[in-house]
Amino acid sequence: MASLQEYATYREIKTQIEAWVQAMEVTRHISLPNAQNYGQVIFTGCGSTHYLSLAAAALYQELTGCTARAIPASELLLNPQTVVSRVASPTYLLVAISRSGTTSETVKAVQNFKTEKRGEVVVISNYDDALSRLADVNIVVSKGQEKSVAQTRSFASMFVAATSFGARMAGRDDLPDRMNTLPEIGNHLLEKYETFAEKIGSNLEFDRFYFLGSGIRYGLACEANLKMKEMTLTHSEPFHFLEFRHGPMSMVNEQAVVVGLSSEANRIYEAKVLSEMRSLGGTVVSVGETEADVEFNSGIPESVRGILYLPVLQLMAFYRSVAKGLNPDRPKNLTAVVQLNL
Ligand code: F1P
Repeated sequence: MASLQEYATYREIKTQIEAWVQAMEVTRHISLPNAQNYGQVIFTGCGSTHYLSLAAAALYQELTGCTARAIPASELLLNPQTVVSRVASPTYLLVAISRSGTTSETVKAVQNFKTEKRGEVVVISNYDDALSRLADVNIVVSKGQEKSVAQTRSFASMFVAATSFGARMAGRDDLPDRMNTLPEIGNHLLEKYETFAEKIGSNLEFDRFYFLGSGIRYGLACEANLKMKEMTLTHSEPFHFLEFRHGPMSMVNEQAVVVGLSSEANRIYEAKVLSEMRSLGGTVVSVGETEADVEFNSGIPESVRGILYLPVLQLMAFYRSVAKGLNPDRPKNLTAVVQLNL
């Protein structure tokens, strides 16, 4: 078997913390519009960056109190009437997120948004490319660039930037300071829990993974689910925590892993779901600040520590991919960027 370092995905997961640091630096000093100028904020992207948008929109609304939504770029492009209002249209802020900055749906949707003079555009990307040229505010985290198709370091860098962006738009200038210890905690998690990630990831008795997350953690659960699909070709699905009881839990058995991205705010309700899934024979993995299988013990406010959920779950998908004899760097059927003739 190739040595782990030969996989770009492994190197990118393990070196992502430097991209977190750059994301905080870049976002900390950029001049931002006044959040009060906008009636609604729309976050958009594709695939991983749509899932990032889900988490970022939930966080933005939680911190600023302004209405924020996440919409796949293809929906904003093809069904704009379901997104932007035709009548008393408020001024929108559009936050477009893209690793490559060249995904066709995202670029085209933003071009149309600007042509229709709907409002201003913020871009969060790892490359200063086509999308950035459309930006009124351009946030580029170059250290998030990666070779692998499945996003890991890139996603993390853009999510840290989106977190810092939301904090600053909310006027919470205390929060970026509280994020300063994220890199040290991220490195600690990668060190302390790599063996655990390998243990779960390498157990091929498991044939299905469910990722549960609520609030800002739902978008992160969607992203962890996508890593499991892209890298390991395993059936996996994300759910809001309590939604899992309403039917999908019928799938839980001894071959199932149920990963809980646990919050502090709703820990009682979430822990109950996880204990019920354990009693159905599922293997439960809880990730959270305290009393979890993967424990942060960060002391960082819940709103700005979301990135801590991902590194161990990215490693888990990596180890499962390798255990299945797949190449995590080259997921089946996928390319790094989707280019369409629109
Ligand atoms: C997004 C994307 C990923 C997907 C795959 C192909 O591209 O669709 O979400 O998982 O890696 O690219 P981008 O707009 O973020 O560059």
